[in-house]
Amino acid sequence: MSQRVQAAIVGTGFMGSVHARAVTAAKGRVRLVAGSSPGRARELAEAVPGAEPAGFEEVLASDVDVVHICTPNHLHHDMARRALEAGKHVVCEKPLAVSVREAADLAGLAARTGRVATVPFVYRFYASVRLARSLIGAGDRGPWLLHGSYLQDWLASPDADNWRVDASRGGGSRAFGDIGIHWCDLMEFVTGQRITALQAMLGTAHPVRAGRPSATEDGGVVSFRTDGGALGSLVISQASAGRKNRLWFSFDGPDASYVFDQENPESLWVGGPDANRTLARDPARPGGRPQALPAGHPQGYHECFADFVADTYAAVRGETPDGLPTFDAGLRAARLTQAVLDSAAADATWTEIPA
Ligand code: NAI
Ligand code: SOE
Repeated sequence: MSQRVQAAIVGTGFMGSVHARAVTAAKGRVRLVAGSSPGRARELAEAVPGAEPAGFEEVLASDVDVVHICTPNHLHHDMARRALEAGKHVVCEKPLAVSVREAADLAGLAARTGRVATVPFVYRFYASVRLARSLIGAGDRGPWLLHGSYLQDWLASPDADNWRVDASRGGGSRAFGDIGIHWCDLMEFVTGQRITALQAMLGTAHPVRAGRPSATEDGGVVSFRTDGGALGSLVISQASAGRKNRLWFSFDGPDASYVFDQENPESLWVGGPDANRTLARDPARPGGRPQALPAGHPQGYHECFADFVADTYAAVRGETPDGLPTFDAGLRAARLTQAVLDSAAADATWTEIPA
């Protein structure tokens, strides 16, 4: 492998651009860009110094080290499988696949090939999230009540449309499969507790969307239990007016409670029995990276992506960065998504999650 990790980006929408920028920030090099058409590939390649447009087959045949898959969900399984079979390390966007069977297939293949295979659960990379994780890990009695929400409004209008709305491209669960899995991944990452059973109710704000009957949920309510004995509750919505990308959690214990808000990610609220504190991000504290800017110079979504890609590339070089979300995390998310769908279809029946 050459000094700088050589990457290809597949998919040129929102995530294609974010990944391209993150590769450069992580000191990798975007060599190839593949899109749904040569024109789309050229458009992004022209915006990334040194990148060339290509087709997916050329990406597979090339000598790039890592393939970043940033396409709609239903394409992930086939593309990630082919990239692993071609000997590439793979970053595959979430959800890793649209079924447990496909996600398990990819996790198994990644393990057999020994390639680095990661999924961008990037909210893990906020310094304030890492701080909450280390404080909970070092605390006396852990949280017993885990609650929060992930609310958006980009699908609030009945006219708003996207490939995610279509189950054949986005998957059978839309709001949970798109954003609920971020919250669950973050909860399990921060608390170290895993969901063992859940019950879910799913619903739509609009029975008809963009002229078609809505086949995927706009939101839902999930109750859960964990292997650490905690109780939990999560509300998700993509039709909550005014909420842009509000991933919020409160993990409450008798000694301390921890609150994080993705729209204000520089601080972590820590409630205590005698006093409450708001901890500003500080690179000297756990979770701060050597290259991070000093507190007061806000860390954002792009920086989380850059740190995620930097850690993925460190793994490609043989290092073992802490907290890297691998295809196993993608498989876990697929299992949770299937449990949510099964529970909701059975009138919110308690549904167990396989370990
Ligand atoms: P998008 O719709 O903006 O972009 C998808 C791109 O894929 C489009 O440019 C489309 O032309 C291209 N495409 C479609 N078929 C293709 C093919 N056969 N070959 C190459 N390119 C093809 O969607 P967005 O928001 O970028 O989402 C992409 C993926 O990233 C999804 O799986 C989504 O769930 C995930 N995502 C993850 C985020 C995160 O925080 N980790 C944030 C946003 C999206
Ligand atoms: C749209 O809901 C979206 O872009 C998701 O696909 C991402 O995963 C989330 O991080 C932000 O919102």
